[in-house]
Amino acid sequence: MSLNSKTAFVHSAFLGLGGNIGDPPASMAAALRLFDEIEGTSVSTVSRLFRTPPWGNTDQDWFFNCCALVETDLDPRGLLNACLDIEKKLKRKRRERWGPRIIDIDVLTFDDAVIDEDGLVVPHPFMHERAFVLLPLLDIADGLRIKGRVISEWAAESNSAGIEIASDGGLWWKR
Ligand code: PH2
Ligand code: MG
Ligand code: MG
Repeated sequence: MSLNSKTAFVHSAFLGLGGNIGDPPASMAAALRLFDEIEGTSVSTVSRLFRTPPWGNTDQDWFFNCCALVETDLDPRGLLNACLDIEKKLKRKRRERWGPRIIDIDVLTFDDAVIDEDGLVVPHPFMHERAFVLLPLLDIADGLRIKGRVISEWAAESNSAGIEIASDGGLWWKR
């Protein structure tokens, strides 16, 4: 990226990634590398990988989940479209809500923005009550406030039963 592209990396967004079909850690690693390859977008921190029991429809395989901080010059809609593009590249087929998936990439936060548009609700409407989002997020966003409370408070109230740590650190997605 050129040094005089003034708008570069002006926004910070936390993403939540998950999957439970095929090789989810490999798909999530590929997704993060694809974000990093977007001009004007860089992946700055990634949480550890977590193995998590399925939430919602419990009759499916366990998930892997992680969270990532990206710096980007995209706007929120542009970042959402990048998430959907990358899901598509990794061959995600959209089927039932909360059902099995190769990869799911959600925009959790975008700066301090509060957005409620078609397909784009930020902060993510359920992030504060899902341990599979909150525990990875705590790795990289300690002190982040959502809906008036720090995420550690939300995490303490969430049901983290069964969740396991599945990587040593946050570099598992690098080649
Ligand atoms: N995603 C869902 C539904 N249920 N459960 C876990 N453990 N992890 C997820 O990422 C997940 C889920 C829909 O996005
Ligand atoms: Mg999701
Ligand atoms: Mg999604």
